[in-house]
Amino acid sequence: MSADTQVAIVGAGPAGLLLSHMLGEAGIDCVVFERGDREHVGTRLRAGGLEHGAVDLLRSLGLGQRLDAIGLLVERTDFRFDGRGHRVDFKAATGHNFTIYPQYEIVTDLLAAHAARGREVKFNTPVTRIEGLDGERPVIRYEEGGAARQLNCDFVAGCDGYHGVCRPAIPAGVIRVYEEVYPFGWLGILAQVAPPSLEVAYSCHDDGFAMSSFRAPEVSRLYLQCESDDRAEDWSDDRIWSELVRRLDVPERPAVRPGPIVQKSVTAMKSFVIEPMQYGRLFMAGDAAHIVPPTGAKGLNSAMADISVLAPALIDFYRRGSRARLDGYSAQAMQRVWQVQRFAADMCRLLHRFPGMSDFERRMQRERLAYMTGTPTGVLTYAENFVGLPFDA
Ligand code: FAS
Ligand code: PHB
Repeated sequence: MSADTQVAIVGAGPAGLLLSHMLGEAGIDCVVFERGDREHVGTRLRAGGLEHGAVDLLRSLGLGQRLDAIGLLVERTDFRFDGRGHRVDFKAATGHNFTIYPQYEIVTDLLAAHAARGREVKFNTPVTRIEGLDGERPVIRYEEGGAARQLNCDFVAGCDGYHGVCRPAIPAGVIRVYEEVYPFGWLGILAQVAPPSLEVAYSCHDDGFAMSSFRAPEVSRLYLQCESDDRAEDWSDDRIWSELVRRLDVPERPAVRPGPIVQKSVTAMKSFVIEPMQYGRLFMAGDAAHIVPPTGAKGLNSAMADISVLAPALIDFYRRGSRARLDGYSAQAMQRVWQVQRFAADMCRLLHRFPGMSDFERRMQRERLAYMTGTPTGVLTYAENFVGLPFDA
């Protein structure tokens, strides 16, 4: 029985759309199933920054035009502790920039490329179950137009995010889960006001972590450490701005400028990884396989790094009939996944006020920050991780 399609991709987030684009460009037939509508997918406010490996990948795929036109290059980060700013010039240390280019712009670019090539994304089409992963012909069960349908394929790409249906299809005896839940959350806001400066600032303050980033020269993106059970509605605009000013403002740095808040949300903080990232004919990528606390701006970049390994492996199979790269996908992708997990967890532990911290632990945070920002080796170690470890593609 021939397959209805070669690769079934579950999820039209950055991972799924990037994989679909790369496979489509290689002439491989794939179907993308997305439970949300186009509006949901194309406007979700999430990640903001790209590592140089992600930028290079998008450019190599011909998807860099808008990125190069409106992306904002950042060359240094500013760490606030001891009542003052400590800048790290990661561009000088590594030769690489960090590029502010919002996740919704990447999704917009990928959806435009799909449309230009007449490639369909099945929106409003939730996958309900995937079966036959240990056989030759997996089956995707999904709902479309209110009817239950099914499609068979050669391979399934689980790009359905943390709450998807693909991960549960990996048998309990096969999957290993690594998880750390942090005792706080992040309140994130988007404000129609210029950021204090076009650099990313992190504050390790006695009252809690705070951070200043941006999405455009006139759009600020800021975060505050909050209680893990806080809700966005618990925070009035006035309370948000006064807390941001208290935690971020230091002498000799531009002050936080309050303005109209157009979006606010609370994100839980968790480190999460599954091993392996494949089972039979299922290959997991992005948040479906791993998530990080957003402290290090790694979630989106990790999803793209996974695809930079998975897409060539699938292309190799169809072009050369070799399963070698597919069989080695998880082992190869996991090397980078765990290095990113290490960096994101380290930054999370370094910058947040953990409940019940002893004075000694607080002092160790300060000494680690001073070493990281004040010594050549500390700066280089931070910088090479922040701008991004190499992509494999
Ligand atoms: P996604 O979750 O983006 O996409 C998965 C897709 O699968 C979704 O569209 C979903 O609707 C779909 N789906 C799920 N189940 C399905 C089913 N059964 N059938 C069909 N479709 C299904 N990262 C950073 O680097 N910096 C940040 O500042 C940052 N902030 C974040 C804030 C929030 C609130 C969240 C949740 C994440 C944030 N991230 C951040 C991480 C984020 O950007 C992810 O890493 C990125 O979206 C991962 O992309 P995907 O793996 O494609 O998963
Ligand atoms: C963001 O712009 O959303 C951002 C930037 C850097 C981080 C985290 C988030 O470390």
